[in-house]
Amino acid sequence: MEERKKVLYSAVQPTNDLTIGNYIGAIQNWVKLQNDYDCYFAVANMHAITVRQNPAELRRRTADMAALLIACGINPENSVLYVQSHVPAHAELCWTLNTFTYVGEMERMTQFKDKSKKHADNINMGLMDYPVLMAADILLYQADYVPVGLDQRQHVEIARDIAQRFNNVYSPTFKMPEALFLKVGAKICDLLDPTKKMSKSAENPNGSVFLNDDRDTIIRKFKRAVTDSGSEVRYDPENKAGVSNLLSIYSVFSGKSIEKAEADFAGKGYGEFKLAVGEVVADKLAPLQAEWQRLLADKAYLDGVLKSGAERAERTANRTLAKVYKKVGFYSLKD
Ligand code: ATP
Ligand code: LTN
Repeated sequence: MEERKKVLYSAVQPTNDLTIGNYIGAIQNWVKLQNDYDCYFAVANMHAITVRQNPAELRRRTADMAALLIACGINPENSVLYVQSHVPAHAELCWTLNTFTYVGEMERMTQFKDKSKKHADNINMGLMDYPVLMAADILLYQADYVPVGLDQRQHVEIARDIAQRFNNVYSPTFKMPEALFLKVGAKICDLLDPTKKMSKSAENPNGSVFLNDDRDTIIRKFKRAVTDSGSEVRYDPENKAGVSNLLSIYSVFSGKSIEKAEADFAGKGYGEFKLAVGEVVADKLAPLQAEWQRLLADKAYLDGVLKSGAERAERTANRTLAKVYKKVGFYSLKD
């Protein structure tokens, strides 16, 4: 009998256009892994509203994001691609898991602390509950692996803790998920402040390169990227954070190793190096952007993909939810 494939689960929030940080740290990796696993990829619009969103924009971005994932190479025939709010089991399991989660541990989460500072006027319950909803996402599908960027490490850890707690109180119900990180690219940094991760909702958009930036914008942003006072193109994240970040980006987009990339720029100045990074990124993104535009024009196809994705996701999710409801003692009607 054919062995069952392991399950892989990940999601991205439609909070803004995607950056090359999201692409390198997450999406490109999903594309590479999708043939070897049973994959579920969600557009996490329920997570997105933990920070106030413009409704029309959120609606548009949700579809844009799904199209972009397909343009990046996610194959919706094999992988299940869907929108989180289309599968009610996410909110339902989240509620149940809330009763296995302590307020103190949520208050200590790094992202909650960061976002509370950034959105001090709106520290809502959803923002604090964000990791529990994420745990529900992952656990509903009995995921073995969760490919994410390094910023999500703590969230996957807490999902494991919650799963373990539930399994201990009742009996084994949830698979213990494991985070998958990349060796190069798990944390792409802001071009203007390489001590911070590149983020799609950063205050200054010049530090982030978006997947839909045009060629001139991409090259301009890289030209302005912060380096250091030296002149050597060398990978040394401790002492040369800016240059190392650019080398990682170059390495991923050119397919060359970091060593080969360093050798390419030996004896050359930062100006030439930054231009080359911009060019390789713009070249790689051009066909992806064209495919994205093509898909956006075909709303019927996109809606079809998302409808079938939601149905497939729901089948798996409801199976887990039914087990959970039974274990916690929810009364069920005979049908
Ligand atoms: P926001 O700024 O709205 O919080 P974000 O840019 O952090 O968004 P998410 O939607 O939260 O993006 O994350 C999508 C995926 O991209 C996650 O797997 C996350 O770990 C990964 N990711 C985000 N930023 C980076 C980065 N700078 N480097 C590598 N991976 C990243
Ligand atoms: N919080 C995640 C997005 C996300 C996610 C998930 C990632 C929501 N649910 C489940 C992996 C698994 C982020 O990337 N910021």
